[in-house]
Amino acid sequence: MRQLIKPWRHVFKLDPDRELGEPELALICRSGTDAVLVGGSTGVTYGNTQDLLRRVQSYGLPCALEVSDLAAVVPGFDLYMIPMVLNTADTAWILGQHRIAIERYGSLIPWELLLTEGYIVLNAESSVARLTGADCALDADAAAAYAQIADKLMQLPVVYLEYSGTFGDMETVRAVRESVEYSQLFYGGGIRSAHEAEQAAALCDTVVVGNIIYSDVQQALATVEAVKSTAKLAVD
Ligand code: 1GP
Repeated sequence: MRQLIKPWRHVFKLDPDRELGEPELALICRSGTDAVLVGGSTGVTYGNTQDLLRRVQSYGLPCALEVSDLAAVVPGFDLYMIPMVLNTADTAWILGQHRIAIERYGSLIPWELLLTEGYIVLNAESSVARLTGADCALDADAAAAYAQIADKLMQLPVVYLEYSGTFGDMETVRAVRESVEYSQLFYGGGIRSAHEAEQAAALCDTVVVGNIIYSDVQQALATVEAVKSTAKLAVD
């Protein structure tokens, strides 16, 4: 499964709880993006997740589910991305929900399709920060330390810098980039222009674009080429 995400430079994240017309979905899925990640913090149900999966699948793009609610785990995705929020004191979001899922679904879990994401939540105003009680008051060194927990201690396949709703502090992103050796580094949050997409793409392996899809699909589409044409900076 690690191999599936390795080439992903650009990913669109679609929220099952938000309306997206078929013409806009077609543009997103035919944009040249590498994959669609389905996920959201609130209002995600089995029904709206299944519906979105069916629609995305018709375009033949890799489609992953970022699991945020056990009641909305729909079979049929190419991959299931499992967040573990590293910067929260609420263990429900690190291990608790995960334990419940294993107790409940045990032998039904397709382990070979799961990838764990070490989530570092950095926008205190975001739904995900409020939901998980994340401590977002982190300086660059603290964020980089969390990233190393994911990368070196826990050896997670993905470190996800989650600025959901706001464009991140690129100095913090750079500090994380310089400290991550093995994990694939995902960046998501507040990308509204090609220029912002390029900045994130220079520092991260995979750039996730969400909100702008729903307010300005043309700007969203412009991020694909911006990311794909940006080389990753070499770091020591
Ligand atoms: C959200 O990281 C993604 O989970 C993308 O963020 O919606 O702010 O683009 P935006």
